Amino acid sequence: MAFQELWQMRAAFAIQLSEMYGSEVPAYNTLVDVSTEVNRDYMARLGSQAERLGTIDRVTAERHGAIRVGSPKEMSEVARIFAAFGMYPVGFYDLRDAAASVPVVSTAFRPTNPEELARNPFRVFTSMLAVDDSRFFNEDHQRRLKQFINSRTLFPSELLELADRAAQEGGLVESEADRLISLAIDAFRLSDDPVDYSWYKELEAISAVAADIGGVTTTHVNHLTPRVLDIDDLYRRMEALGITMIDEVQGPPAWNGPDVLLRQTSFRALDEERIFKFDDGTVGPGELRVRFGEVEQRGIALTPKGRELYDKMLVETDRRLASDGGVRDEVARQVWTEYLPDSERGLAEEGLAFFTYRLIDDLPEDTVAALPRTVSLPDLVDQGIVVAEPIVYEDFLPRSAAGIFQSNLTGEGSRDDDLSGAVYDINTMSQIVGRAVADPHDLYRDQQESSIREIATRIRRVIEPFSATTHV
Ligand code: OOG
Ligand code: NI
Repeated sequence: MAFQELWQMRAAFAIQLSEMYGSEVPAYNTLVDVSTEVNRDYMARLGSQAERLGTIDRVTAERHGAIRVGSPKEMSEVARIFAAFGMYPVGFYDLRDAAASVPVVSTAFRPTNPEELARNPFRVFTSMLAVDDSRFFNEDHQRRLKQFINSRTLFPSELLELADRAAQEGGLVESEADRLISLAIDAFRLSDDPVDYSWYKELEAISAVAADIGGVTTTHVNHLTPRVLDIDDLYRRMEALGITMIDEVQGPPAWNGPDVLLRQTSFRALDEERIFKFDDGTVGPGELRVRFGEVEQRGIALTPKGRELYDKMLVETDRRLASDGGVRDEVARQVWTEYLPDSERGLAEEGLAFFTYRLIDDLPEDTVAALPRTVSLPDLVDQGIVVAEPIVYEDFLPRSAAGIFQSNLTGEGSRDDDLSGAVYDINTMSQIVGRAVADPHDLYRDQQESSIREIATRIRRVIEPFSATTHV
């Protein structure tokens, strides 16, 4: 029987999760159909240039999911399951600090190297309820939440054991791989277990996310997000179909320069029927509205310096909006035009974005022989010897994530800022998930540097990089 490697299991898992979610949330299928049309038309309009940030095959298959769990134990189990699909924790996001505060801390599980991402670029944004944060939950709520969460089993032991074995052995024989995938899909399905009505409502008054996580006995895919090459086109087409989108595209504005980081938007899914258990002991149907549809457009990964500039531009946009008013997207576009170089070359020169570099094919030996002992990367690019290719941002943005969470929640929730919050950072998250959470910038930097090293080895020269990028 054929052995299934981790990436093959990841690809099958992503497809089956998409089928399952489409059967639960039909509007998701519409979103995927419209995304496919947007991408096809974009390709027709721009030709080969359209694939600068990802081949059409990759972009069409690309998805991210979002799930939410309630405790460090559940988080560590999620990490074991995703390791079986070659997906590892990258990045730490504290959504409690974001403008629209939600009581969770998060990481994203994804393949960490370019070859694996090219094989199948599936990722899952995973949030853990910060139960011990007393700004949100008083002692009584903390105790009852812990009790509720600790008494449930999200992932059966057969699933966890198969996952551990897959991770250890680099895959599974086909029948076991099928079993692992179907157990994993089941774990993320919306359950028909009755929801305790008054417990759910009590939590919902504090935070709708807390209710979605700690008010039910299972977890579920909250959304599954396709990638598009033109999110403004997608937005218009969805609205034309009568689907109301949230007011704004989150993240960078549409502007006359390279796409950077991540732009996202979403629509609210319809009410979903769930079974409730009421205080008088009766059981009956009711409706919950927590899941939604989201779509994203990915751009170039920014260096820490570029990211600092991005954050500064956000602040400046907010400041101008507060003092002069206006439409966010237009104000942001103006700020971007003032602050950010409008070409890839400009981004590289100022050390604001990550690129990989490669020698052109069929480089004549005498061209190499004529090079001085030390050559600068910008010169090699100018001479047409080396080609720069942007590194795509594979991660998330905390402010956008919080915005996406919040725009789809019922009610504001409550937070008492007189009390102090529990401390979480990338290190505590590493302890929780049971392996080191990678810093996204390290991954991008390694990719950039190893591409430059490879050129240096091939042409046997010392290469001076674009000056600013070396020191970030
Ligand atoms: C996760 C929200 C964050 C994104 O794309 O930024 C997210 C959630 O709603 O559980 O998925
Ligand atoms: Ni998302």
